[in-house]
Amino acid sequence: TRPAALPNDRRFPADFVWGTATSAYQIEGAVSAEGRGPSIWDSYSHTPNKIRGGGNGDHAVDHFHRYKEDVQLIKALGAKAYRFSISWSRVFPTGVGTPNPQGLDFYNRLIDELLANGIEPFATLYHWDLPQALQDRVGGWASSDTSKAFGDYAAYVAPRITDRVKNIFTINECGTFVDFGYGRGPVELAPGLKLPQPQLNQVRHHVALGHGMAVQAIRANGRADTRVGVAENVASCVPAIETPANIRAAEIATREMNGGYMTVILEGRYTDAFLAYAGKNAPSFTAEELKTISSPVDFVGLNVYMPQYYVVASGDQHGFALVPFPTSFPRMDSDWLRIGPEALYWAPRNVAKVWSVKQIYISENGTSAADRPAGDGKIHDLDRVMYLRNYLTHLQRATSEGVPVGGYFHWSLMDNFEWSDGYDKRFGLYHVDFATQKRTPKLSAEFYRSLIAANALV
Ligand code: GBH
Repeated sequence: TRPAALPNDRRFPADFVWGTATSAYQIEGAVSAEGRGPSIWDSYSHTPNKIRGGGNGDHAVDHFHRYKEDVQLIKALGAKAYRFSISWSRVFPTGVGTPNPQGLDFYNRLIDELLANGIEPFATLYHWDLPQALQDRVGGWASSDTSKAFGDYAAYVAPRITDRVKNIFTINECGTFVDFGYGRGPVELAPGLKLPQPQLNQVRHHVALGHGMAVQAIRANGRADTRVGVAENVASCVPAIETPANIRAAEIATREMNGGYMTVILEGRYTDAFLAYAGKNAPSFTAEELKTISSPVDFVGLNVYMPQYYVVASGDQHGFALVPFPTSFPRMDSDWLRIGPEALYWAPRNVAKVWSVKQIYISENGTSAADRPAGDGKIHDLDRVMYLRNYLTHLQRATSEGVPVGGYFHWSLMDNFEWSDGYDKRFGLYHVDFATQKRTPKLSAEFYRSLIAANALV
């Protein structure tokens, strides 16, 4: 039995928003339903040898048809919120021009179902599934036409959902899909281009511009109580050892290492170091564009999976040095996912401090785990439970110190299409049998449910 009263130092704030997160292409399937146009992920996942195991999102976990059942999964966790993304090419099959009136119907059904079950919808407008037509016609984000088209899409969606959806994320992880979709990231994402540096920086700028245009479009077409923000996979800068000098180094690193997105979005300028490093490869931009990009946001979403450790370094121009991971550093099931629970304290703490951000959400946090149903039919994902317990301990430190984190969205509600890793990596609190689409709660779902019920570390 649980102690009658939990000590304050284990509790989360009374109004803390516990949620889970997903994205359209990773879960929906039904890629030709109700007038949806193809996205770059349809094309990319059907290109031979791009996806581990050869999977694609044609059916994914069939959420398009099973959304009611999936809302019950959220409800069973006791979660108060759900972050999903809207597929741009369902709404505008070719990205621009005539909208597909049926396109938003699915999301309206989903939103209504969430609200009927007491779950607050948080919508993301772009989680990497660019309409293929925009890629074909203007090179996708290589053209500012795409930034403008994204603003127009936001202007169309905003008045149609903001009567019920109060929180909108524009773009999910600008940095990730730019570097890995258009650059030379260690893994590859759609559209799988390897642009030269100047063009890559221009893509980066157009994505930031698209974010800013969407913020303005939502302000102009949403409601007075509509809140808008971005979700970014920031460099989560952790002092390797918590001394005042290292803490300061990690704060400086937070601003500098996020110079391509967070600094321009929150300050309206690229950092001097970013521009100096880019040199003649720097993006071209106008003062007006920087103003648009830095249109004020109501909150910042942080996707936090792993840390970067820093120490003070007197020889460095900024006074910090990244401490590289030794090969023996522990990881989760995904090779990239180094375990650093402190990231969930330092990322929001530093973002709040460096940019005076007043409202932060942890828009994603989670891990893959090689969980398989055991003989008893249960899924004992002890490693995900371990990960969650440790990361959330540090999030609790943040809220108890007054860092303005309003909520946490676990990635992910259920196993799904993990981009280039196909169906090989499972991030869900619910196991999905991809052959039968059967959903089964894992031990981590039970852990999360208990934690939400107690609103405290359990
Ligand atoms: C998120 O990205 C995505 O928003 C979500 O769609 C995805 O399913 C989830 O995480 C789990 O992956 O550069 O060598 O470290 C997380 C950030 C950045 C993690 C790119 C994987 C590639 C390997 N991702 N990273 S590496």
